[in-house]
Amino acid sequence: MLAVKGVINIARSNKLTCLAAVGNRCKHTLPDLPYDYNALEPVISAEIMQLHHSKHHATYVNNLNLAEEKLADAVNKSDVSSVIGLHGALKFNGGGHINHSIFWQNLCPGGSGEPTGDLAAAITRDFGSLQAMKDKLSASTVAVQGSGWGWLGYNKTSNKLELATCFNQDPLEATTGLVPLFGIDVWEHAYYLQYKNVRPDYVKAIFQIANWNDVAARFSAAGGK
Ligand code: MN3
Repeated sequence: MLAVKGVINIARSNKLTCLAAVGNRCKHTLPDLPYDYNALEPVISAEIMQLHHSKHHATYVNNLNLAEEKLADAVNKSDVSSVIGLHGALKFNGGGHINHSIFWQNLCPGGSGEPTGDLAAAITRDFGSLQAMKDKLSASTVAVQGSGWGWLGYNKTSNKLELATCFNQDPLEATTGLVPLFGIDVWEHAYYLQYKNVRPDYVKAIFQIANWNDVAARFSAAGGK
């Protein structure tokens, strides 16, 4: 359980896992899931979870490590052109690693029940009700064109919860400044084997396995109340 706890803490602080040192740098590693591949059924099938975690997320981790190696090399050589050229690979693969590390923690078998405490109060304050927030988040997430993510985020400046969408693997905080609290992956790899083209059914169902305790911990860690 210690390893799992560590993963949760790392993910909640929005820092990536960095467990294996190579020279004076760290290599990122694929975090373990805090549940089995079949634990989110029937909402997300074991087949999707296994491919999504062990293939897709693993590829982002591997390619982030490769991009960081190239970055270190380019920085050492003062090769500014190559440094700039690596931006896309860093954003895509680093974003993919950040986003999925949060996503696994945002979900739990059977869901956690409804939000409570400060998070519940903030949702009511900023959206009117939990249902209103879910409806708005669902609508904006379903409407993402192509591949991307829908997010519930926290605006530290205004102390308000906000919704946002990001394309590709663009990470929420680096892109918008919002602290990521709850993300919905709407890349087809996240649902197509089970829901086919019916993205709205997948987005609607995912709230059944939402881990509001994790969302509340992120909200609190960001200073939200
Ligand atoms: Mn994904």
